[in-house]
Amino acid sequence: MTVKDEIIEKAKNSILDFDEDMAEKAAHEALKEGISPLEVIEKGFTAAMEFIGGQFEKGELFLPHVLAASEAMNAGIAVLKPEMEKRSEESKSLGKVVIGTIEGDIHSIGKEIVASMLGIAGFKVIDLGKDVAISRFVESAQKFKPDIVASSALMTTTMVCQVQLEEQLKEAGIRGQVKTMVGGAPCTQKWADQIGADIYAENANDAVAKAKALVA
Ligand code: B12
Repeated sequence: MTVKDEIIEKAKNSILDFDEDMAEKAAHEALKEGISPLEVIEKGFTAAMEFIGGQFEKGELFLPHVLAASEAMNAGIAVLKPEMEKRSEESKSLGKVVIGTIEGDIHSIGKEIVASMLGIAGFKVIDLGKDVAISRFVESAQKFKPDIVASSALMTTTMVCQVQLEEQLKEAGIRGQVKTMVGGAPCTQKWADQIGADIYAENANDAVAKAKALVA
């Protein structure tokens, strides 16, 4: 096992053990060894979080476990963030993206990964946070004039708000000036087509590739 594999394994285990200190330690070690923060996030933290999500769905883990795992993930990402921000500042701006988790939905981990990856790829990202009112998405689109308005929905009950976002952007008369991107576990290409969103992306890499293709 290489040092890199060991650190990624440690990042993974920190989430599986709900261990914030270990997550921070793994992140510091990754930075010290010059490992890409994204690789640690994707192959370490996210891979473990996906496993936790699966266990939760099977009823083998419960909400406090999921919360503890996501806290460990946030602790690790917080250590990596300054380096990711530094890297994104060094690259030229490809365009502007306004992103947030849709109204009624507090799931933020996936959205934050997508936001970070877009930032690193060279987009200027305005992250509105989680449980973002549709009206705030619209106001931000008017204020910042982004190329893309991206929304994350993790629940079947909140993805319907992505329809409202499409409608309210139209009502505000700015739908033609921005592209919309949707994502989050329950979203699909079919859903994007159905609601008239311009882009659906399955994960952060896909989001970067599709956003880049759009502004090219
Ligand atoms: C972690 C988690 C939580 C954490 C969230 C912590 C946080 N800060 O985000 C906590 C514990 C707070 C939580 C709370 C709740 N949760 Co929850 N949660 C999850 C869990 C286990 C994992 C989600 C996650 O972070 N995955 C890891 C990330 C990396 O993956 P991701 O989010 O899918 O993101 C990737 C892609 O989807 C995509 N993507 C994401 N966003 C975007 C945006 C764009 C624009 C693009 C292009 C791509 C993209 O790229 C990301 C990176 O690859 C899921 C189960 C699951 N398997 O999804 C349930 C799940 C989403 N939760 C669920 C529920 C019901 C709840 C609660 C209502 C509590 C409850 N009663 O169980 C509350 C929600 C309250 C609310 N109003 O929002 C349900 C939703 C069911 C449904 N209706 O569809 C799920 C599916 C679990 C289940 N099977 O029951 N949850």
